[in-house]
Amino acid sequence: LPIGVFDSGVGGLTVMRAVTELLPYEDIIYLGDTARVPYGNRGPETVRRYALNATKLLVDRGVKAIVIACNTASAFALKAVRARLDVPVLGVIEPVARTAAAASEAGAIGVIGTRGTVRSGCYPKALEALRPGVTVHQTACPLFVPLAEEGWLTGDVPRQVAREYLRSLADTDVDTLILGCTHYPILRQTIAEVLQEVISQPVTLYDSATSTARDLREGLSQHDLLRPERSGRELRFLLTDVPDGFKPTAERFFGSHISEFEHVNIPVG
Ligand code: DGN
Repeated sequence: LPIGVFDSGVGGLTVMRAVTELLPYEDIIYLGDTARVPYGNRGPETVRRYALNATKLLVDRGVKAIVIACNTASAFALKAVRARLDVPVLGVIEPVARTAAAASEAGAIGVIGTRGTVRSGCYPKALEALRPGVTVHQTACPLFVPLAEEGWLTGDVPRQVAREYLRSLADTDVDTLILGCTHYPILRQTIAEVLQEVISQPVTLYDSATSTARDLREGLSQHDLLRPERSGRELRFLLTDVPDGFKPTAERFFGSHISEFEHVNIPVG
């Protein structure tokens, strides 16, 4: 059976890529809710409803486990989805929080994410539990998502946007920054360059992809769900809207041989 990976748009592809690298024999179904992207500025109830409907669709497709590859949906809907579904469900917040909490020498961690993620307080809560006394500086960067969806990743516009957002970290002692939105690694180069410009100390960037893929491998192995070694595997892409913006990013990540994007309607429940 395949693994289901879900995000509002292209962001979850960063997690899916890490999953394909770490679990080379697994089939994967990716669901991008492109008809409703962005989730980041929506309220908890709305995001929960979208996430419940999307993950239900993946279960109907027969997935054996689900990764909610979206921080906003993980923050607002992980509990509700877990309560509703019978398959193991993994979010993206806890795995990267663990990595960052262990990595920071100064005990000062920056978090950038959507407005929803920042407002939910999920990272400060997770980091404080993992490392009591840690200082957390959060900044919402809502325009990064449309830039990533648009594939506008370098140059003056993304750089200027990044400057405006990251300036707030300038007078802090953060040495570790969590990219707390799965879209942001797509803009990693610009974010890293602007950080060097605005912060005097070196800062290490962490995103959810690798740590989540590692947790997924461990979870599947614990449930005895890992697929044995074999040749060939299937990657499927389901989208709730036209693939225009999605296709170039998916092809950049997984090669131009992907031509199949299936359009799906998520029933509104
Ligand atoms: N990629 C999602 C996240 O990690 O929060 C949300 C992006 C969005 O829909 N705003």
